[in-house]
Amino acid sequence: TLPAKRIAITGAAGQICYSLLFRIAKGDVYGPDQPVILQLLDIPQAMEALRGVLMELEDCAFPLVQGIVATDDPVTAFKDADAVFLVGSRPRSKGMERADLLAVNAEIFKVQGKALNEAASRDAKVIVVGNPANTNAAILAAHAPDFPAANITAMLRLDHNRFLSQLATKADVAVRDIEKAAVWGNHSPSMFPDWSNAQANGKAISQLIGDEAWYRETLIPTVAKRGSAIIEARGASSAASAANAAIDHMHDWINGTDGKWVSMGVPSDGSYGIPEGLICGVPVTCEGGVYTRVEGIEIDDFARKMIDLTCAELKDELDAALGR
Ligand code: NAX
Repeated sequence: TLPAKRIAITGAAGQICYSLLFRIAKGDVYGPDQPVILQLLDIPQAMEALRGVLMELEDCAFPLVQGIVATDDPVTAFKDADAVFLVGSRPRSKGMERADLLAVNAEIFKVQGKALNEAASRDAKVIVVGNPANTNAAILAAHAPDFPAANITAMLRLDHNRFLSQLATKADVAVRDIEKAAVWGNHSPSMFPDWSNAQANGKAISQLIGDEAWYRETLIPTVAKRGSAIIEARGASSAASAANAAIDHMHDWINGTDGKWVSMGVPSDGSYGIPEGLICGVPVTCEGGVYTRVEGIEIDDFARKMIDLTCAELKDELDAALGR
């Protein structure tokens, strides 16, 4: 058998992880032949709840699980990790200002960046799910100077999947037949779902749907407000779909996308007018364990405006988190 992959997961006692852990343990990230060791992190107050999750994981008797570590110490959790899912973060509590929320999370991701720097494998692939995901990822990278910055990414995949699903329904095509859909920017209501290159079975989606007003006035706000709509209906935020998106993101990064575009929050290289220093959603393809930004996309006036708006928000968020 193959040597086990070590997968570190934070926020392990929380809602998203209640779905995520079990799917990773089943083999949904690395495949059905790859043993895994789960390295679970949460805060001291959550250790008792985590103990319960641990018992349930044991009771699944997953054949691929070769070991489980549960800890409140980030260095222990990240030790020799091959993949890192940073799901835990501080939600906004009653009366908390946005600046305070950004500062509290900046502190969490500073500590975790240092631990990552110290303990994780240099090839580890990192996804930040905990909000504000893009900004947390940028703070993490700033405190992990010896860790390859390109391996620190933020999750836009839930927005991407929401976008695909809405397009497929409206165009009456299968999700799997849609190519070249992209979500740009911040994981927030400002993100920009871009259909200008999207195709299904070789035909432009915009022509299949033939309704620009629907795209601008219905689709974009629907994707933007989907998180709130789920909270309203379910009384709790999206958890299973968020876990699924995190798995899609990591699975595709590791196993490749066969030329298909997916959206990932990655460190900007200045292309498409996105300021450097941000971790920003862009379309990528993945092959051989490496993601590559899709190049040469034509950006029309509408897309330019939308990308600039979401990037300005990202920059503002990072400045506030850094106290600039
Ligand atoms: P929960 O509140 O259920 O769980 C969060 C867990 O993280 C808790 O167990 C908490 O104790 C733990 N935690 C807090 N600080 C920690 C730290 N410093 N180290 C380790 N663990 C820590 O939230 P859940 O519903 O699981 O959501 C987790 C995060 O995902 C939230 O920040 C949420 O906003 C974010 N989301 C991000 C999405 C994305 O697309 N990027 C979508 C879904 C989700 O809203």
